Amino acid sequence: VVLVRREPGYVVITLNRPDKLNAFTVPLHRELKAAFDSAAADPDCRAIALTGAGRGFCAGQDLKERKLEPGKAPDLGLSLETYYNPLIMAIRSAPKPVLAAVNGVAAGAGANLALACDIVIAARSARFIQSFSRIGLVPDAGGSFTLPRLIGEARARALAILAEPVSAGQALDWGMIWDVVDDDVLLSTVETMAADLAQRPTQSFALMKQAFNASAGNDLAAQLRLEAELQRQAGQTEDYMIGVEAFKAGTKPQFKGR
Ligand code: LHQ
Repeated sequence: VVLVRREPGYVVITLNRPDKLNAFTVPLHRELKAAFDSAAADPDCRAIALTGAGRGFCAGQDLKERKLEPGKAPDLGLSLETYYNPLIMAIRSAPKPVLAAVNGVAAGAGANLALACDIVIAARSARFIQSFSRIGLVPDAGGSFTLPRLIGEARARALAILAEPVSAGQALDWGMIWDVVDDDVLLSTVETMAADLAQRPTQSFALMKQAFNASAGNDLAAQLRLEAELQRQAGQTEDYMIGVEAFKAGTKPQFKGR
């Protein structure tokens, strides 16, 4: 239910339950996390692209996976702790850029899966729905963290409460995503970007992800201390030497990603 395609420098991971708009089941969770962990740990993979097969990106939790029995309330928190939370943490902490190619509808945890990625590019026909409240739930998969930071409290709260779809164009206008492209060039656009990023200084991306991840909880003084520590590490990479030498020589740097 998850396809992995290795290309020179990057990996494309495709959610592959197209008939169900790639809704999350336990097998999909397991395969996705395994694919992710393997791409994150692979030094030959310097960017990860995530997309969906068929006309949807991901419709969130598969609501038909388990039978609801009267008098027996399920523990949805356990499902988050076991599957969704580790996946979102894996995306945020992967030491390389993660690109979402949102090819169609992204609903519930599927929307927030996309928004957890570092760069989100959507097809013109895609839409994002914080559909949780339609079924009596609350935003999860990091949505209550990412959304207000991306689009501000006013829009985040209204989207969660109203559960109205947001078009790709609106998402772009609001700063929720990086870009919108025509449907037929979505994957090629994202793959071109992934291939380009794979030629760049991967360690600098890994370290800046740490900085952005921490900035939400830090005051200025703490963030400045962290920047000093991360810059110390960046300055010790081979790619820093390569970048500066190439600048001085007026040549194109051949970064190694270390
Ligand atoms: C689906 C689903 C789906 C199963 C489409 N499940 N089959 C929740 C609980 C537990 C733990 C942790 O976290 C969560 C977080 C969440 O993600 S809650 C939010 C869950 N997702 C939703 O509420 C979205 C439900 N889906 C929809 O509202 C619509 O399908 C959207 C708006 C996404 C797309 O609408 P359409 O383009 O009209 O497509 P469709 O509704 O006809 O769906 C196509 C097929 O996919 C259909 O199957 P069928 O066999 O009838 O052709 C749907 O039943 C199936 N599908 N989403 N979440």
